[in-house]
Amino acid sequence: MRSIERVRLAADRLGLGVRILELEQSTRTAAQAADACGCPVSAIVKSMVFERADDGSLVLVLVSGAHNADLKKLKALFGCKLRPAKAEKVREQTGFAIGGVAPVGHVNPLPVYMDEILLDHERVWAAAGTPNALFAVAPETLREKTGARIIQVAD
Ligand code: 5CA
Repeated sequence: MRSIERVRLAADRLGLGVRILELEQSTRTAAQAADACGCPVSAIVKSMVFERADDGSLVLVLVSGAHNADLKKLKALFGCKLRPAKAEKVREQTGFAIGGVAPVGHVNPLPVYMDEILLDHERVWAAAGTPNALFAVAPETLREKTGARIIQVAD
């Protein structure tokens, strides 16, 4: 199944109520995505996959485009070091290539955490499976439907 279709199906199943936009331009980076949507970069959701150092399991952290995840903070929160998962592992686990990882529709579901500052926006934009597809959603809806736990990922 195409990556976008997987996201659409998952979004429908969860009742996210979103419409996926496929754009001509690249939305591979948060800055490009913000340009394309005409939204602040802080309203872009970076769906980042991290690997736990203790058991090798993966977690998904939805990070605002305005933040770089602070690995020291994550270590304190998770009780072990986290490192960005290798590109190949991200693809295996989520079914998406880096630059298009969506917050839903993963091949293997993984625990989800969400940057608290995303909640400051009325709506946020997330990748929809490819580096030129996005959807807009109210952050509270995204939190509820993904079961994300709210965390502070940066100061
Ligand atoms: N479509 C955009 C906006 S929604 C997007 O997906 N942005 S992103 O930030 O979520 O995806 C790129 C992120 O993947 C980068 O912030 C970077 O932290 C991470 N990344 C890039 N290359 C690698 C790599 N080789 N291994 C692990 N993570 C990587």
